Formats: sequence, structure tokens, C-alpha cells
Amino acid sequence: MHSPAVSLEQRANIGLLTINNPPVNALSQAVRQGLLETLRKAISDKEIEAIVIQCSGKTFIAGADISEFGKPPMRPYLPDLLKELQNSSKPIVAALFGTVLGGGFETALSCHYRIALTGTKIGLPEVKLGLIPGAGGTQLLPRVCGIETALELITSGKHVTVESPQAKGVANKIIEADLLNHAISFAQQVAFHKPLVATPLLDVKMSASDKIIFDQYRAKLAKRSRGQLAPQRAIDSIENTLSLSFGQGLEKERAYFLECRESSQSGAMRHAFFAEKAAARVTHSPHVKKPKMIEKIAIIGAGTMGGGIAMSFVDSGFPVTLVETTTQNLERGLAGITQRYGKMVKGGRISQVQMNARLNLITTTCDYQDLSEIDLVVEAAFESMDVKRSIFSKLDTVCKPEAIIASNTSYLNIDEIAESTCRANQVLGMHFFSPANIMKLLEIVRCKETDEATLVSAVALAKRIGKISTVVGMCYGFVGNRMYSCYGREANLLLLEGATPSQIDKAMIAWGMAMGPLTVNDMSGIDIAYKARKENPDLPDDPLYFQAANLLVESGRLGQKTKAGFYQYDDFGIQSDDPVALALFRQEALSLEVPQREVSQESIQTRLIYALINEGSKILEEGIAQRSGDIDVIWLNGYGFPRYMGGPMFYADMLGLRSVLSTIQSLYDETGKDWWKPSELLIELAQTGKSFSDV
Ligand code: T1G
Repeated sequence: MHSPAVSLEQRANIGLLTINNPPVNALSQAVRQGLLETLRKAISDKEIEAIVIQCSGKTFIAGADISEFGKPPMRPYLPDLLKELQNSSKPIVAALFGTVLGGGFETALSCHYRIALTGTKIGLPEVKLGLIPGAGGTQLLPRVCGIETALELITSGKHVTVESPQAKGVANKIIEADLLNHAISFAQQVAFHKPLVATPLLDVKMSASDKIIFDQYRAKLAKRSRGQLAPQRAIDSIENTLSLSFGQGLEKERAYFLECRESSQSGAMRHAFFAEKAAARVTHSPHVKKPKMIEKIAIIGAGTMGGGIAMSFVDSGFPVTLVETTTQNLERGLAGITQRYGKMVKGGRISQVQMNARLNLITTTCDYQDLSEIDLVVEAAFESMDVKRSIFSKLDTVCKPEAIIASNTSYLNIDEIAESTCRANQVLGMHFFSPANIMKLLEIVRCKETDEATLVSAVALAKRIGKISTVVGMCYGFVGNRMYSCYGREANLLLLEGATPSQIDKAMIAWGMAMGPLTVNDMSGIDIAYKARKENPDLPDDPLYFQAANLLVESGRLGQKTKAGFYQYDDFGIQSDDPVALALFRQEALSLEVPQREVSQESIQTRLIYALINEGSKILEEGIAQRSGDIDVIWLNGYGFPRYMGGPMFYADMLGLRSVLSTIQSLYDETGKDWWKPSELLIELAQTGKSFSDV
């Protein structure tokens, strides 16, 4: 028997409305309908003198049901439901716990009182979906927490705990436990409290400086959320509270919300949300349900990556054994970790106590015998096949039989590494992105022999350390770096055709990328990818391939670390186009007879973005990625692809694959280069009028 989405029971003189819509009590149509009906019943029941709204499961309402957005809206609409809460003749108390977000928080703010468990998180994350609060959040929050908090929370979409300073005014009472009984007794205390003041009747809390705060926020967000509609609309709607009545402000908010919801940006960001959830699902593993419990972690290598990976784990409370070849390397590695935490303490991101607690979770050793009880090892040693094979062989002898061994390698063949063990079924790749303690993305590389239990365990572990993971197949560069090499290939070729580094970087930033590719290369060091190319047996046999980068490395211009690379850098690190580099490119173009031309911004953008799309299509065709959405998730979370464009494959689907194919085909005709040969999958989808998301 299907239990109702909302039930009503009487506890003494209190009407208790319970929402039951796992997993997050989203405000689906059934929940809205149920809430409306039970609310009206409670209000008309003479024996009921006050009302409590609670949720079963793991959280109070976490928002509107995002899966409904693509469909025609269904009554009752949330704003109408919340208006009935606000106009109730009886006091309504919301019992808050878990993550009270979006429409859930608007529902709570529409109640007269709120009782919350300690640690409850609140937030209006709609901007992360390209939306603004659509049920009164921009009008209610300034009346409860003030203008400044409303601007901060609504334009950032961040969650804060109910105890935090921003949340002052949200909870009438914060308790440690026994939420329901506290809420019921609070409701009994306020049952006859008069006057009953609903939130819309409260004055907007503002200070004299608030008038200028709006333009300050507009300027700040023009940079931080460059190109995005929703944050700007959120400011407009909050600003309306200074001049419009609650009802008028609500009308304006609704119009802004609908404008955002219909925008391509919101469609892209809602796609990103669900793609990230789907990406963590391992297909072909219906029978493997329970992941292995992984508690003890070891990291081999205490360099930049190894240190960052160790921090990722200790940040989530895992004890980590850090392994190096010498005590000096261990000391250096630990010093690096301490320094990075020290900066976080200085920046107020963590406390000194938290830093000490995290450092205490790290033990160090040079002796592999100490790893006999470890559940999972992540190898982050020098990028050499011999070094990795010898490490894996040693680990195989000392680790317990069920231990999983992962490599963080970016380019090397993990199948080959696995052959140096007798447990290839428990070997896989865990490719972190630098800085590993900050970057959310984790590529989990399924090798030839990797079994499903190992994969499912690694995916579950990734979620526990707050990573956004996806399972990819074994190939050179896996998914992200393989596509990134096509993106960088085109940037390098354009340099030989007459474009300057700043023209290329500016074009991609104008397109929406977080940073320009050549600035990124200078930051990470041009020699890193140069070395990887030298070790890659399958490089395209073309003298132009990454030739601009090769020239720079061979002339000692490695990037920021040598104050010269694609750009030159002054003593303050300010970059500018480097006449020496430009002369090198011109000279090489001349000797390779590359025709020179005025390169337009649009052609730069087309070449780099379509290179991503064609390679992504090949990756999908080869089964290296399970879904096109997985490729989008990788590019949104690892390479600064603008979230409001959904990822390269979503963007291609929006353009229409017929038009995408024709552009790639003309680049192939124009250049004759194999890398512009349209992928078979793209041709097939374009001809059948399908999208990458149909694969
Ligand atoms: N709608 C539909 N499904 C949702 C959902 C939502 N709001 N939130 C989560 N899910 C699904 C999710 O897809 C996954 O499904 C499962 O729940 C567990 O999620 C009117 C317009 C709440 C912090 O943006 O931030 O309200 O994969 O794995 O890590 O103004 O989910 O199991 O099939 O993420 O514990 C505003 C989005 C909506 C909240 C829980 N609210 N969700 O994290 O679990 S817009 C949000 C989250 C709105 C109003 C506006 C997180 C979470 P499956 P999970 P989790």
C-alpha cells in the first residue's frame, strides 16, 4: 500500500502534518497537493489550535522537485500553497533538520515559527540551477534575515548552518535532539499567541548602507558569475523589497523566475545537476549492490599530488598513511601539507583546531610492511611505468588480499601497471585533478580486469570524500586529458597560423571558459605535457602537432616557473605576449610553410570547442565514457567549462548535431587533417536526427 505523500494526525490540540517523499522530500505535485489538503483540514478542524509540519527520512524538504521543471507546471503551484500557509489563522511551526533548501526553505519561511536541530543546513541554491527562488524566497528572506544575508545566500546558492550568523532570525529555537516533541510543545506555547504575524507582514531588515549594496553586488557578480542571468535577476528581485509591497514583489519575482526557468542557461544547469548524479552510477553492475567498506587509506608519494590526495581524505575524516622512499621526502611532503593547511587557517576557511586534527590523521612511513591493514592504496608516484610497476608489485605482496590498489597516473596504461600484481581485478585508476584537495572531479578508470565490486567501492568512497566522480575507460588521457589535448592542439596550431597567445586566451574567456588554455599551460608548466607526449606511442605523425609548445620547451621557456612560456612574466607575475615566443612561432610557420592570416575570435572559439565535441563523440563511440553526460560532468568540474552551457556534449546537442557535423566536416575538408575526420557516431546521430544524450 503506497503511503500518502503527506499525512495528518492529531497530537492533543496540535495538527501534525508529516511529509514522506524519499529521498529528500522534494515538493513534488503529490506533496504540494497533500500539503494543501491536510493544511486546509487542520485549519478547519476546531480541535486543532496550532500546526506542526515535519518530514520523515533524512531531511526536511530539500526543494522543489527538479525533475518536474522540464514538464508543464502542475497545480497546486508552490507560491499558491505558501500563500495559504502565510494566511493561516492558526500558528504553523516547521520542524527543521537535514538540508532545508530552495522551496523547502521558502516553505519554512512561510511558517510562523521554525524549530531546528543543531547542524541543520539552510539555503536558496536556485542560482546553481540557473534559477532564482520562485516561491517568495527573495521577498521572505530579507524580512527574516535582512538584505545583506539575502543577497549573500541567494546569489551564491551556498548552504549555511542554522546556527551561523547569516541565519540569525531563522530559527526560534535550536535543539540537540527530540525535534518533534520540541516542535509540538512549542506549538502549544504559541497556540494562542496574538497577534499572529506572518512573515510577509514583517518589515524588511535593512541598514542605511543597503542602498549601495545592490550595485556593489552587481559589479561583483558580473565577474564572479560572468555571463549568468539568474544572479542578476536575484539582485533585482531582492532590491524590489525596498520599493514594492510583498504582493507586488512576489509578482515581479515570479516573472523573473519564469524568465530564468525558460532560459537555456537553466536548462544547461539542470542537466548538469542530474548528469552529476547519473555519472556516479556504475552501469553493467546491477548485481553488485554493497560497496566494500573502506576506512584505512595509504598514499604512495608525498609530492604535490600525493599531498593533495592525502588532504582530500583527511578532510573527510579518514586516517591516512603517507608513504615515501626517504624520511626527507616525507618531511618535505608533510611540510607542504602543513603549509597548505596553514594558508586555509589564515584565510579563515578552517580553524587551527581543525588543521591540527587533520594533521593528526596522517601517519608517515617508508616501510611498506606498515600497509598490511590498509583497505585502499592510491599511488601518486613519479610518472614512470617502471617506477609504478615496481610499487604495485611491492604493494601486492604486503597488502591484505581484499585491498584495492589505485593509480593516480594521468597518462600511463593502468592495464600494464596491473600486470605487475596478482590482483588485477582490484586495480583501477583514481585520477585526481590538481589541486587534489580542492578540485571536485575524480575520474575512476575501469581497467580490463577491474571487477564491479572494486568500481562500486571506489565510487562510493569518492562520494564520501565529496568528489564528483565518473567511471571512464582506459585510453591515453582517459576522457578529460584526451579531450584537453585536442583543445590544446588547436590552440598551438592557431599560434602558427598567426594568432597570439592573448588573442586565443581572450577568445576562450569571452566564450565562457574560466581561463585561457595558454595561461593554464604556463601555470602548470609546458614541459609536463611535453614529456607525456614524448612517452606517447600513438602521437599523430604531423610536424605541426603541438610544435609551438615543443619550440618553447626546447628553448627553455617552460611557463611561469621560468618567467617565460607562451607569455612573458614580469617580477609581479603579470603576463604579456612575448616577442621572443611570437618570433619563434613566425619562424617555424615560415619554415613549415603555414599560411599566415588574421585569426578571428569566432574561428578560435569554433576550432577549440568543436575539437572537444568531435573527440568527445569518439570517446562515446569507443565506450570510454558511459554517457555523454559523464563527459559534460568532467568538463564542467575539471576544466572550467561554463556550467550555464551544460558541457561540450550538451552544448553540441543544443546546437543540433546536423549543424555540428557540417562544421566539423568543413574543417576536415579545409585542413585535410585526420583529427578533423567526423566521428562515425556523430555522423550516425546527425543523419538520424538524434542527440548525444540519446546514446
Ligand atoms: N528534486 C528532485 N530530486 C532531487 C532533488 C530535488 N530538488 N534533490 C535531490 N534529488 C535526488 C537526487 O537526484 C538523487 O537522486 C537523490 O535525490 C539523492 O540526492 C521553488 C525552484 C539535497 C543536498 O537545488 O543539493 O526549490 O540519484 O545524491 O548527497 O524556489 O541532493 O538517488 O536517483 O544529492 O544527500 C532547490 C538539490 C530546487 C537541492 C542531498 N533545491 N539537491 O544531497 O543526496 S529548486 C536544490 C541537493 C527550488 C524554489 C526553487 C542534494 C541534497 P538519485 P543526492 P545527498
